[in-house]
Amino acid sequence: MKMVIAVVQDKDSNRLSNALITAGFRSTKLATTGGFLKSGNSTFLIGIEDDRVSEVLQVIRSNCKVRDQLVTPVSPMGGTTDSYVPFPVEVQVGGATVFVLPVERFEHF
Ligand code: 2BA
Repeated sequence: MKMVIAVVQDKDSNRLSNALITAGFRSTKLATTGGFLKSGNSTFLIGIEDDRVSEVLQVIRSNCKVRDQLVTPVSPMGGTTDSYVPFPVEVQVGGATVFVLPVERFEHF
């Protein structure tokens, strides 16, 4: 058994949640926050048999889009900010950041 952990954008989370149900996968959705953008994203925990991992990955891949997002860097800590001009920079977010972990034991009571 594997645990698939997928960090996705909030904009994709409802579609992904519905697609997982339709495809017969069980999942848990957590409200999370990206460490870099400090904005909300969603993390799915999907426990799945080894032979269905690629199916799950395909559902995730086809329901999560890559998007460009503008970020304005915060002003530098300490020192002078006189010369600091906060230019927005564009980062590419998603479609999904996925980890596949082995599950040592699974119990469902
Ligand atoms: P955030 O940390 O908010 O990152 C959002 C996007 O900002 C990233 O998109 C990436 O394009 C950019 N980014 C992140 N850290 C950066 C840095 N140090 N310098 C420049 N740009 C940076 P994604 O790579 O698609 O990641 C989307 C979200 O997935 C992340 O949101 C984070 O919540 C999660 N994530 C990504 N990699 C991870 C990892 N290795 N471990 C845990 N969570 C991760």
